[in-house]
Amino acid sequence: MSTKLLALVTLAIAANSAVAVGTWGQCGGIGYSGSTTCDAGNTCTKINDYYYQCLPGATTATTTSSTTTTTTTTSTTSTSTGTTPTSTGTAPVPSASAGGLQDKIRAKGKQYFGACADPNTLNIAANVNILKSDFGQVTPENSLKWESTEPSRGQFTFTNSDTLVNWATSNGKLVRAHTLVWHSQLPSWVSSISDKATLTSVIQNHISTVAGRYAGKVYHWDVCNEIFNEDGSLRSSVFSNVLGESFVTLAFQAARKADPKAVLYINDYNLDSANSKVAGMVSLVNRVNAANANTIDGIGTQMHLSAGQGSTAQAALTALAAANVKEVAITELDIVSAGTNDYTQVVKACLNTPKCVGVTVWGVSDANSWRSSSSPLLFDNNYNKKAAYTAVINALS
Ligand code: 9MR
Repeated sequence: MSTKLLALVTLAIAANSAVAVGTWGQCGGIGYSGSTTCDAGNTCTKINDYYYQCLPGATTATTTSSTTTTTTTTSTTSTSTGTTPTSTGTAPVPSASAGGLQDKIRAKGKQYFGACADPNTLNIAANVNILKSDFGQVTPENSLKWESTEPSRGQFTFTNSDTLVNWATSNGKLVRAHTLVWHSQLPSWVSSISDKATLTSVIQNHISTVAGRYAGKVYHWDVCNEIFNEDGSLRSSVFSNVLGESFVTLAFQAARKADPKAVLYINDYNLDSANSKVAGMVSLVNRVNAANANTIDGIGTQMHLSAGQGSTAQAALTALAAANVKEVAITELDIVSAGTNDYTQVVKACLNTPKCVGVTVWGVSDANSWRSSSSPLLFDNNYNKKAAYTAVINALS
């Protein structure tokens, strides 16, 4: 190597390690070559082998046992990003209160306990207080769906999704973004497309614009949602009818390109026992990842359950986790009548499944649930904790 080149390389390495990464930025992971130092007030935290993130909070140095070593900054000066740093030992918690759901699940080695939200529920003070204290992750309930973001071709609106993502960022919550390709809440201008080239370019443009806008701010993306029939075959939709199964790889590759740091999920409902739909999901994921490694990172099981279904949650998670994916998650949990036993069984199933990274409930209070008449959530219509809340806390203790 020439002296000049050596000097350049040395300079580049020095620059890399000197520049501190801001809150929520990547600071380590397999294949990552940037700075491993976080801005003051943040800790470089392992999210998974591929992704370490600067999270607000504790200043304890963290070191990994695998290929990547991370370092953290310590600081006596306080730089506020609107977050409330909290810590449970070596794992900083995204801005939540001690003893709440987020704090408890992190103490059990999982990443987050989340809830869906959107501007309509972020306008309710009691709801926001609970989100801040108990939850470490939010999913936009509706604002990132296709009909919300691109109601007419090429005309994008992000007012509501910006509100949600900005709220999450300034309050230290992870974002599970939902969803890019879904047959429902899909504008008719998309469902009426009948040729491959047009649909391909429409999907790619939608994903690059939407996922690109939030690149670096989103932790998980639900790239494809509800693409299966109950027997495990591919659901009929404009996507499968025009492009066959190839739309799955197409969508995931577009999402990876738009936001290389996001963990990419395929998500569905009725994956609640080791049933045919679970088998169909596992074989499609394995097929896609065998053809193109690391296309799908995770499988989300929504878990909109009826009373009594908690008993099969473990079998479902075990079967899903056997797929060739890095992780699985419970993404939209609610249970008719919010039975304490059912909630306990579901939460324990995640705790007992090493690949399960977190639990998201589909709302905070019954008052704002899509099925509010069945009282399926952890907080009642008056935002008071229900017996199911206590059961979950106990399951996490
Ligand atoms: O909770 C959402 C509700 O407000 C919407 O009206 C509905 C429209 O389809 O979508 C609900 O959320 C769904 C989620 O996006 C996908 N899985 C099922 C959820 C409940 O229907």
